[in-house]
Amino acid sequence: MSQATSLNPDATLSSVPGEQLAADPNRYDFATAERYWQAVWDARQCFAADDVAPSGQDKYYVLEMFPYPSGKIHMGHVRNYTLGDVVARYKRARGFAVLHPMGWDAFGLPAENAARERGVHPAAWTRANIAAMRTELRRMGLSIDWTREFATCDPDYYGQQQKLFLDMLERGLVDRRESSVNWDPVDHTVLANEQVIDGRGWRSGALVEQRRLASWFFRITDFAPDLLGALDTLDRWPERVRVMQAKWIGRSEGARVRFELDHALDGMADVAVYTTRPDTLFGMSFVALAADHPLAAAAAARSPEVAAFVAECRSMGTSEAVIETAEKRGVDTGLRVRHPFIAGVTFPVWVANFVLMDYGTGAIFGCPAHDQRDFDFARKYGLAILPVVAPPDAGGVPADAAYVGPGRIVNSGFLDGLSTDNAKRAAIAALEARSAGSGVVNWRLRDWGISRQRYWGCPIPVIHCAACGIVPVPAAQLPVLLPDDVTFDRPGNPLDHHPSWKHVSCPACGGPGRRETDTCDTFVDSSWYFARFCSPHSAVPVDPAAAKSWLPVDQYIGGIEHAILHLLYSRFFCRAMRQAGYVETAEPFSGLFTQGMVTHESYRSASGAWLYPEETVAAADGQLVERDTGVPVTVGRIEAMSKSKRNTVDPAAIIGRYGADTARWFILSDNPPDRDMQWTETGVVGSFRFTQRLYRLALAGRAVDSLDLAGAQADPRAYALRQATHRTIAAVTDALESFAFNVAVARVHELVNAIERADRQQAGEPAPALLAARAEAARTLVRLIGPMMPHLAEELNARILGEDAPLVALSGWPVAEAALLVADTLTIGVQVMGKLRGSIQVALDADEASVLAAAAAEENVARALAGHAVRRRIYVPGRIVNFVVGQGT
Ligand code: ANZ
Ligand code: ZN
Repeated sequence: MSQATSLNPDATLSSVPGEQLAADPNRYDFATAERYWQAVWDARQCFAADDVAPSGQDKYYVLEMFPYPSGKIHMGHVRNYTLGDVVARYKRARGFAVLHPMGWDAFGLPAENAARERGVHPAAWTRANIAAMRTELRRMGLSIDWTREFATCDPDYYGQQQKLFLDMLERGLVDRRESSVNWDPVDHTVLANEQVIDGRGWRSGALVEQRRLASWFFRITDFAPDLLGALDTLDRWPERVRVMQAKWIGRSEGARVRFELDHALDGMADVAVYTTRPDTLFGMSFVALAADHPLAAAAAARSPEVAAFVAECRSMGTSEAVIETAEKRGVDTGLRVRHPFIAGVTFPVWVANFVLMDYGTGAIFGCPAHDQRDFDFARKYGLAILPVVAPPDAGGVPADAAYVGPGRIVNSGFLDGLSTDNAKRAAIAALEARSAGSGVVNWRLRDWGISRQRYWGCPIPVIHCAACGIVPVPAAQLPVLLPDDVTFDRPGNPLDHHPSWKHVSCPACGGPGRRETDTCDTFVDSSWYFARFCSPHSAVPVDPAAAKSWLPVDQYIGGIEHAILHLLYSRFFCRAMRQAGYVETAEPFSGLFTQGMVTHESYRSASGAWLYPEETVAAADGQLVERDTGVPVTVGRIEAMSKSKRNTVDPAAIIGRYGADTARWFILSDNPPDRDMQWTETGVVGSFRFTQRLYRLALAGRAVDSLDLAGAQADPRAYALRQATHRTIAAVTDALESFAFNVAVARVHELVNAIERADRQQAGEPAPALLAARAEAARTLVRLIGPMMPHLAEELNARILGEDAPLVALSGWPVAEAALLVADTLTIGVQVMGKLRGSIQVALDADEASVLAAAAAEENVARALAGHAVRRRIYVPGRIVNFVVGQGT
């Protein structure tokens, strides 16, 4: 950020570049210190962990979601890695063997786009970005075991991933099947539902086609019950993440009902539907099919009107979001079904745009009185609306909406009078008795399609052979390396275009074979990296002993945007790896913390263009203006930092100007870490000043003759300072244990204030007891800030205790003396001429003289007494002090 940013209240301070601090011995030269201590930590390998944690020491695995190497770190990264680093350093100080690794989620589309747009090879682009970001991350002073670093595009990593794929294939957890996909005919690629916008590809704008395509699936649905049930065991996950996962897995209980067609079509004699409301069967008025349902296709072949509607539905895109928001529409196929319970009655079969093919059976029965979508549909097309559930409050069925609550069944033959719950059971029993249906459990979760027609991903390690079918690549031939010599001059998959790469001989029969050219969805790469970190150099994907020693991750930290897919896929992979014998735990992350976003004000020029913060400056009248033109700027909303709104602040610039510790401290101080925090220049400057203040304060009393604290017992001021110190230890410890890092910061501030107060009070005759208590307080401070401002802590530690002192990074956590925590002090009000001016804390057994001395020294009181002669000192023991003063001295 620029020097002269308008929000900066103290231009001189923020314009002090790091180098100038070096010249002033009273100021903390963060730039030199940060570089120095990072080198020391590196040289002593302070943060290197063993693949198998030392026995007899509890382990703690801290992991932040690894970054995508886009090229630069952003403030979200800084916040994420600061939070993780506080946890890692704190746990290490508490005696845990800590694993805190870092790597790169390095495959993915942006690298290919760079190749297409700028002609740079995806590997070169990615490697350069990693190098740049590693340098930036290292400057943050993170306590990371860099010996474990890897990128998912390393052949070693994706080779091990291929091994895992084959393990899963062997165990039936992977299969290849045909499915309907959205095909972009211009980009030659499959699109996710979210990438189809108004029927067109999001990048190419081409009309999307539905194609049947063979692709690879992980059978995550095999684990659906376990993935749901085990959510209950994740008691250190945010409740809302567990709820999101449960909804995504989506277990529902209901019935499959078979409706006979009154006339079979193309050999199809019935339609199966899935319903959660078999109790409402007597209220049905139609059956509706998804556009892709085989019966809809058969009907379309006979009716141009149905065919046109089916074609229109396909181009709409099939994402749930689209379907939820689109107007409910349909077309009558002319087919009719019989009712399973009511003889002689038939109902129309429609094709409707709100029925999804890949949920339940791709067909529903519509009960307009008790389902809002069916209600809207029936209104639109004049279908019957027959209430069959009477609400318990006898208010009657609402006229303009479906009643979806519980109640008593009416108009329903043998179900009449039952509660909705009992009617569900009775209807299912009746369906089963007639062989017209059965009770079923349905899951919303789909198998995970991992095939991507892309170059920059992990090749799927199989070979297609005309004679043998699908043949796994033999383990000895792994990794299947990506070829380097690829071209991006035409659409489609460069692996497919490559002249020779896919042509191989079949490992089974030796005949001509063809390599699979699909690569893995990049979510696969991030689904097991946490396990690879336990033994990153192992010749197998995960060394079982290392995994047993370190897994599960004790504290995982990242953004809420990964609350569903990434976490669910990782949970699936952990189960798959357990089946394959690599890990013992089913759950990868026993603790999860989701951090809030970093926000910033946004600025617009007179023309409405977004401006970077450094493009603005405060004019003399305080008005914010454009730096170059002086034209007033509109200050917009405070929003999550984003490139599109230009409300970003570059971490590298902040660290260069103020130091990593300042950036870390500000990030921690602002708000609880799970909430959004607002980045402001004022805030950073405040943190910077605090580092300087702390530096001066901690060094001021470093030369003490004795640290003998025994005398403090009898000296109320020394005793009070000692209490403040030990209460701070307890409070900071609690705060760090519970992720209340902003509280930890506030407590440190309080202790700093307490020391400064003590300093002011002791002017003149420094009592040895107070000096000792002050030294204790300062040394404690140094330790308490260790996890949060690690460089400043080391610098102070070395200056106070000498260069040979043990590193803070390797030292234990301070322990609060229990005796100093109990409230064995009294609060005594202090009046001057009967007016309350302040209060003091005194020991329960403090004598009158020391109470009066402490009272007179209290800041406000001292001010009120200044210039006056004290005539009388009144002490009501244990309650109040009053000073009576006269005019003049
Ligand atoms: C008849 C009925 C009557 C329904 C009623 C609801 C209320 P969940 O809970 O999410 O599992 N449904 C079934 N398959 C569908 C599909 N492929 N596309 C769109 N909707 C589908 O939802 C189950 C309910 O969603 C089912 O219960 C079905 O409508 C609908 F008064 O069946 B119900
Ligand atoms: Zn073969």
